[in-house]
Amino acid sequence: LQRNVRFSLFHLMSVVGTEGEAALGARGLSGAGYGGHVFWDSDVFVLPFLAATCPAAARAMLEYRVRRLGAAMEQARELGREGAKFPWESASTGREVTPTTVVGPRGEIVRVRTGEMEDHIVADVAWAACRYADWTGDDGFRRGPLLGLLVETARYWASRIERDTDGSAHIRHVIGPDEYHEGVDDNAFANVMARWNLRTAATQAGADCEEREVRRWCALADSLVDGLDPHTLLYEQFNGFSTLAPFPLREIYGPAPIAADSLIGFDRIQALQVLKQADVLMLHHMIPGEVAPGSLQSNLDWYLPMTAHGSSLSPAVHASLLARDSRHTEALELLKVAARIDIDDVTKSTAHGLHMATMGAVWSALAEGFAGIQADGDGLSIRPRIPTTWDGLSVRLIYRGVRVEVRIDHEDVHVATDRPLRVVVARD
Ligand code: IFM
Repeated sequence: LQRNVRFSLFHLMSVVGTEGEAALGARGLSGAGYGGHVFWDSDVFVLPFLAATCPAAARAMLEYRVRRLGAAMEQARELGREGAKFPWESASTGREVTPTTVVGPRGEIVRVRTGEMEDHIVADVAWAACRYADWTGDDGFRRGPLLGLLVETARYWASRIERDTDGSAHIRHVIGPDEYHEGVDDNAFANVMARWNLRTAATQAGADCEEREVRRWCALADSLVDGLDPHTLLYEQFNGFSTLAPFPLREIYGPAPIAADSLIGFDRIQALQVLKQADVLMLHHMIPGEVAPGSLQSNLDWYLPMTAHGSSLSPAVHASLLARDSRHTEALELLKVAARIDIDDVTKSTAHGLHMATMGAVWSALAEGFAGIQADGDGLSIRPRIPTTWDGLSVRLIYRGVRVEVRIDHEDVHVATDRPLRVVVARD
């Protein structure tokens, strides 16, 4: 596992430059998969590692987005919306380059709708920018480019959200992270991310906007439905998901990652409770402070058994969340799958290039999941949960310019820094 983790870290460190702009394709520089296009893989899965280890590289990744804000605004206008619509797949122009069809495994033509519907990318880009600003404390970025990104992404959501006569607000006709279900209404991930985006823009960039506009963002955020059942603490993945037919995924196919859409059939899978990858649970991964307190366990219990891990992005995110929930055996199993994704060609697609997002998520599982390290105001909090089979776990970071080395064993947490830093350590 240690060797495989180092393999991931090596590739993450090698793939992004530290000057100008850095466009990181889903398969890095190692293959032609996805035509080199940039997805949320880079913003959400890789950037957190670089923000915490090589801030200049994370800044270069954001510069790639910042320089394409104008193109995203043009794209929004052409769609009849306001603000900035970042493309689901992005290349040099910053306009949408997702193909509308691809050739399937049996030579058939498959319609691709992600470019039209996977709108959560807009909030993902805003999230990445905030993540970088929080970790690095880069004030120039916070007072400059971050404001533009927050305002224009919030404006996009404000024009995208529909208000019903009862006052409730909705985002309809989207694809969430689980790409097995298309054209759904009120995907919980998209709605809660949009809500976070609107509220963050209001608090961090509101002073630069008209009061009326900021009030509207807040009102829309307050009215957006999020599918939470306050009794069970379950988020319904989208409106109507709970009425889909259950499917004995693991009983039939076992625990390994599978391309369930190819095995079950894409049209059929739309009607089943089978997920490609973490969807609701991406909220617990990205914005744990925005979900209902105590809701991690119930949503893990509900969604994990129906998740095929048909995307390589899925296993390490689940490993991270399982570790946070102290479910070490399951966490370790999925971490091991993620860490050997390319070494063992687990998904039979390494020939098209390395899976950069998986590699970033392996780091997140270790640093955020097992080591339990989180940015916490102007310091760090550490709540380690390491498996009994490990001797220990070491993580090196840069937090707001302070170099930090965390070494965790079964008795102690050792923290060394090159400058004073507030660190709070908790044990479960
Ligand atoms: O961004 C991912 C998506 O979440 C699942 N399909 C593949 C894309 C590129 O890795």
